[in-house]
Order: sequence, then C-alpha cells, then structure tokens
Amino acid sequence: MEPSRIEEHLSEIEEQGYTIVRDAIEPPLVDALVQQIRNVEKEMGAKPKGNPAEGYATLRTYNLLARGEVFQTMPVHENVLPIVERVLDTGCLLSGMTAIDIGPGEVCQPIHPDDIVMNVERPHVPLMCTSMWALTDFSDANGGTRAVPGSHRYDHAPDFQAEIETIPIEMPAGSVMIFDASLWHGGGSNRTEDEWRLGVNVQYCAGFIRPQQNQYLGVPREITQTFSDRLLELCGYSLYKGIMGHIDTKSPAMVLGGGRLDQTAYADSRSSDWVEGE
Ligand SMILES: O=C(O)CCC(=O)C(=O)O
Repeated sequence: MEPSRIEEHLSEIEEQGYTIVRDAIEPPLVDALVQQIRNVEKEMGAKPKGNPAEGYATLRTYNLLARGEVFQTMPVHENVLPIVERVLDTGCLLSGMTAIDIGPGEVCQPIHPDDIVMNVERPHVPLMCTSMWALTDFSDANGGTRAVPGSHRYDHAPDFQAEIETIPIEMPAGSVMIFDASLWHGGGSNRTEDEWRLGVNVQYCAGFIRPQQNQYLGVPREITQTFSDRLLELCGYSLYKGIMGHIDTKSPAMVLGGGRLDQTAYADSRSSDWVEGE
C-alpha cells in the first residue's frame, strides 16, 4: 500500500477510531475464504452458542490457522498489516482470528470495546487493533458491524444495559475495517429473510500483552512449520524487543529447531539495545 494511503488510514483511526480499506482483498481470496469457512462450519456442525456475546443465530469459528492453509494469508495481508503495525508496532502479535457468520434473526451484540478485559485506565494508547474483513457485503440490514465514532477516546467502557447510539459500517465484500480496539462496536442485528453476513475478525495486540486465542497450543506443530517467518513472529515465536517470551534465553522458534527466527535474549543486538535502555 502507498505510504500516503497508510497515513490517511492512520489519521482516520486516530480521529474516529476506525478506517475502512475498500478493495483491500483480492476477489479470488475472498471466494476461497468464504468457501473454506462454510466447509469448516459444516464439518464441525457449527451451531449458535446462544449467549449475548457470541449470538443466538450466529455461527462462530475460532482458531482459524488450524482450519485451512488459506487463513495464513490473512494476518500478514499487505493491505492490512502495514496499518496495524503503525497503530501498534512491528512487534505486535496475532491475538485471534474468528469467523463470524451472522444469520437472519440475529439481535445486536452488546456494544463493547475489544480491549474490555484490560484493566487499564481509559483512554489509553492502542493496546489492541482489530481488522474486520467483510467476506460478504456488510449492510445496516444484514448485521454489518455497528460503531460509535470517536469512542476510542472515552474515559469509560459502555454500560451493557444502556441504549447506545451507533452507526452501521456498510462496506462491500473485500473491504476491511481496521480499528483501535478501544472503539465501542458490536455485530449488528440481521433483519433480512435469508442473507448471512460473513466477516472474519483478525485481532492483533501489542507484543507485551497476552493474546486472546492461544496459538501455541491451538495450532498443531506440523501446521506451524508451514508458516512464513512473519506469521511465526505474529504468533509469538520470536522475542518481543529481543527479550520477552524467551525460554532459557532462546526464542520459541529456536527451541523448536528448524533454523528460523533464532534469537537469544540478552545476546543479540535488539536485547543489548534494551539493556542499554533504548
Ligand atoms: O461481528 C461483528 O461485526 C463484530 C463482532 C465483535 O465485535 C466481537 O465479537 O467482538
């Protein structure tokens, strides 16, 4: 993505808490993702979980990196990751990936910030950044994400019982909404007869924060070995600032062997920068 476009998206995130990257995802990839998610839903016999957060007419599929090679393209996508890396930093981690297929009859999800469980005074610097990939068109009627522009700067989290004024995020399939995870938002109600709204939530967090979904145990080793170096880094197999996450000073990737992302805490240039107080 052009540097000037990245700056425009960053200004929008700073100003209103979110931005929309239109035509971000190539149509064949959108088709392949839809097909794989629908296959997995069938194979797993997906059913609505039946609670306010996960929905009553919504199919949710977690841990996507374990459910098909095609999902490896998402966290590292060239039209998404460079923006996320500027909201957080290049040491950010993948916090989780969830397919959210909102069916007819679904009610609004409670409005929330994705960083709600973080007990940190608000507003605060971005600690999480969420990208919501529209794999079908998102509309007001079919359950497109709803948001409260500017709410990433509020000094409190929403009251779940309160009526909150929101706007619908309407975007065609292939668009990605990227937001500061302090933004108040939620899945919309699906008031259509027969339209399913499929989105994938690819969430990132700062490298010093515990990811929401556990990639170490969630993704089998034989699949992790097929990851690119960048995806391995996003899944926590390297050291943050050359030190966080080490095992007897070694990076997780080094412990696994394979000769990739070998780092030694306190010994490489990044950790000596840290020791010198950079
Ligand atoms: O499905 C959506 O549009 C938003 C979902 C969401 O915010 C969540 O599950 O945390």
